[in-house]
Amino acid sequence: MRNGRFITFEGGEGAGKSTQIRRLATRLRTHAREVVATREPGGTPLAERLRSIILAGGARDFGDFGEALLFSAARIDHIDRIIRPALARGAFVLCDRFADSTRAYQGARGGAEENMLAILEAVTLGGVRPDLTFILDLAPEIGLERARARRGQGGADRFEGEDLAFHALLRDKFLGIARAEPERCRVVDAAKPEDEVAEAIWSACLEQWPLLATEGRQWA
Ligand code: T5A
Repeated sequence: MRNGRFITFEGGEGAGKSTQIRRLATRLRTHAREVVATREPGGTPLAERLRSIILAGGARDFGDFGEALLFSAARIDHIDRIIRPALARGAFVLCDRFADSTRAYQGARGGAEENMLAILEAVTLGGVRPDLTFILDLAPEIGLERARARRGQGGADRFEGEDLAFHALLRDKFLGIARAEPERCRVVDAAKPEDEVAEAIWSACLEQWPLLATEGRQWA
């Protein structure tokens, strides 16, 4: 039984996904009984442990497909323990990155074949697919600079440390996903000020679920 709604946020580094999830969660909480905000890789203790290893570069030598397997292992735990139960309770689930990130990041260089990633995705998701995906689109130079400014003295992680050409490929990959699945994906201009991005996201939610325009926690 799946009554909830599943919204994912995707895009390159520093595009503003975490910021916009916080804002949408706050807004949705005035309309919905339960809103779950979570992230990938992560969301469960086991998946957070895998996150630490992968983002520290500890799995780089497995190659793109090997890393995709580890992201998928973390995702299976996250789906089983957090996402599927929350959707069954009727919650709105907002997730910072999901399967499109594997398609883009692990698929960008062609090291992992697209059809293998598609098979892995189908097995991993077990039918749990987003209802709506926001692709926060931003020039990688700007996103990387935002991410750098935010982390201060800390070093770049496994993927932030990749070169600009890789981040440009990622942007193309995410836009390609949006073109291929227009019914699920909404591309949002993430270069706009934070408030404008939040309004674009809210408008898309209202379009998708007009009942949200009604005040009060009426959403089952
Ligand atoms: N990965 C992940 C894979 O390779 N495969 C996978 O399957 C999955 C799931 C995750 C890494 O793992 C990779 C992708 C990633 O490299 P992460 O730390 O979660 O690592 O990295 P990101 O998801 O990229 O998160 P970031 O925190 O870097 O970026 P966000 O969440 O997009 O950006 P946010 O909201 O933190 O904002 C960044 C800064 O910009 C400001 C914010 O205040 C903040 O300082 N900002 C704005 N500034 C100006 N205008 C706006 N509109 C702004 N919005 C936010």
